[in-house]
Amino acid sequence: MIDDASGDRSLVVVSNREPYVHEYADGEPTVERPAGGLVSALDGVVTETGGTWVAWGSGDADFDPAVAPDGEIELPPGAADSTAADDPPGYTLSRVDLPRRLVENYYYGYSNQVLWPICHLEADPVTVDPEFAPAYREANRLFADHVVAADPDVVWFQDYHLALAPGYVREERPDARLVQFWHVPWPTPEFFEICPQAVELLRGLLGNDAVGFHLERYAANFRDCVAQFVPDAAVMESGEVRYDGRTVETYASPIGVDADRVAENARSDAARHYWDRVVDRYDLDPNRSVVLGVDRLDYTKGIVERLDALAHLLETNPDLAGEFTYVQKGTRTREGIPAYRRYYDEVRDRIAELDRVHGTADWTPAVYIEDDVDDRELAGLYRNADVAVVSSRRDGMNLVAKEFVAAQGRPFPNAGLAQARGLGTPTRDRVPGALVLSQFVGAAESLCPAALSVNPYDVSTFAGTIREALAMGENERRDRMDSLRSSVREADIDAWLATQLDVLAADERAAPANDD
Ligand code: GDG
Repeated sequence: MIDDASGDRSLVVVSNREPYVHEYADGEPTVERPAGGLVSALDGVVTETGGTWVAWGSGDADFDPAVAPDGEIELPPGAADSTAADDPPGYTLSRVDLPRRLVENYYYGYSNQVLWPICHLEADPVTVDPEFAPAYREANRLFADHVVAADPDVVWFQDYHLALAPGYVREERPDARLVQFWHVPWPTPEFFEICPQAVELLRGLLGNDAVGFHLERYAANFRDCVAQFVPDAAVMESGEVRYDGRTVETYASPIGVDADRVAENARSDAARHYWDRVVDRYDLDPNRSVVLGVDRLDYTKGIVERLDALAHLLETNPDLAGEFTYVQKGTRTREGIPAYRRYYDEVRDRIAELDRVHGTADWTPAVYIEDDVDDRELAGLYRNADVAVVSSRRDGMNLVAKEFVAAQGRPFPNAGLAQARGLGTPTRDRVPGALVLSQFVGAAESLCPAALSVNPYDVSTFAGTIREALAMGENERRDRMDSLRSSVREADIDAWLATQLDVLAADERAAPANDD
C-alpha cells in the first residue's frame, strides 16, 4: 500500500519487462529474480505494498509463447527470491500475453525502431512501418486492460514502451493517480516531430498525473513538445501542464545504483573468482593496465566510436603498445532487429581488426567477453579495471558508470595489513580506477568533471583522454574517485525511490525540486 493522508491505496507497477525469469518445473511455475538494481528496487516497493506488477509475460526478447501464459501468478511469501526466506508476503504478477505479431511490431517495431532511436536523437535507424503504430496501440491497450482489471488507486508506468497506456487507463479510471517514469532522454521538438504519432503519444502521456525524467533538460524538452504540438494543453511557469481539466506535473529525478550492494558484490568471492578466470582465460598480464567497457550491444552506447578511439590511440602512440588490454563485456540485445545484428557483427569485427593490426606474439590489445555474468561477477570486472570507458552517443542516465564507481570501494590504507587479515587480494594495491565518460549521458551531469569527459564523435580527442586516464597518477585517481563516490552515494537508488514514492503518494502536491 502507498501511505498518504487519505489512507492506504493499492499500487500497480507496469513495465514492458517482467521482474522475474520464469521456469516451469513439473508444470508448476518457479520464479527467479533477474539481475539488476532497478528491478530489485521496484520489486521491493511492490512487495511491500502487496500490489500487482503488470508486465509482458516473456521477460524480454527471447520470446517463447510456450512458457509465457497470460494470466496472473501469485508470488507466495519468499518464493520470489529463494535467497530471502523471510521476505514479506509476495504480490501478484499479472502477465500480458503478447502474440508474436505484437512482439514483432510493438516491441521490436514501434518501441525499438521508432521511439528508442528518436529519444536518442538517432534519425538513421528510425523505421516507420505501417504495422508498427497500430501494434503499439494494441499492446498498450492490453497493458491498460490488465491495469484496470487490478482495480488500482495508484499506477506507476515505466518507460517508453507504454506511452499510450496512461491515456487508456485514464478513460476508465478518472480518479486513479497515474505516474510515469521515462528512463530514456526526451528529445527536442525539432527531433520529436520525426515521430508520425508525436501528438498521440504526448496526449497518452498527459493521461498521467506526473511524468518523471532523469534530468531537468529532458523534462524541459517534454514540456516544449507539449507546448508546440498539443494546442489544447497549457504549459505553466511552474513546470506543470494543464490538460483535459487536470494538472500534469513534470519532474526530474536522476536514477542511481545501490552503491552498498555493488561494493559488497565487488568484494565477494564470486567477483574474485570470476576475475581470476578472466585473467587465466585471456592470459592477462598483471603488469598491463585494464581498460573496461560494459555495454548492451546497442548503437547508442558508442562502442564502435570507442574502438575507433582505441585504434587511433595505438596508431598515434606506439609507446602504448603492450601497455594495456581493452576488455569489452558485451550483452546481446534486441536481436530481432537487423540494425542490432549488424552492430554486433561490427563490434566483433572492430575488435578482431584491432588485434590483427596492433597485436603481437605476446599481446592481444582487445578481448571480447560474452559470458552470462551475474551482478557479482560483473562487479569483479569493474573492481579490477584501471580505466572504465562509457562512451554513449546518447544515454538517459547510464548505470554502468555509477556501478563502476561503486565497485571501486575504499582503498585499504595498508594493503599488506589488509592482506594479512584476509581482507583483500595483493594483486592490486587498490589504487582506484579512472572513469572516462561521454558528455552525452545523463550521468555526466553529476559525475563530470571528476570523470574525464569525452565527446565520443571526436576520435582524436577521445583517444587523448584515454591516454590521460591511463597515465593518471595515484593521487589524482584517489581525489577524483572520492568525489565520484560522493556523487554516486548521494544520488543512489534509495534517493531516487524516495522521490518516486513521494510523487506516487501525493494527491495535490507541488512539483518536486528539479534535481540535476
Ligand atoms: C536504460 C537507459 C538508464 C549490463 N551487462 C550486464 C549487466 N548489465 C547491467 C548493468 C546495468 C544495466 O545492465 C545497464 O543499465 P544502463 O543504465 O547502463 O543502460 P540501459 O540498459 O540502456 O538502461 C539508461 C537506465 O535505463 C535506468 O533508468 O540509466 O540510460 O538506457 O545495471 O549492470 N548485468 C549483468 N550482467 C551483464 O553482462 N548481471
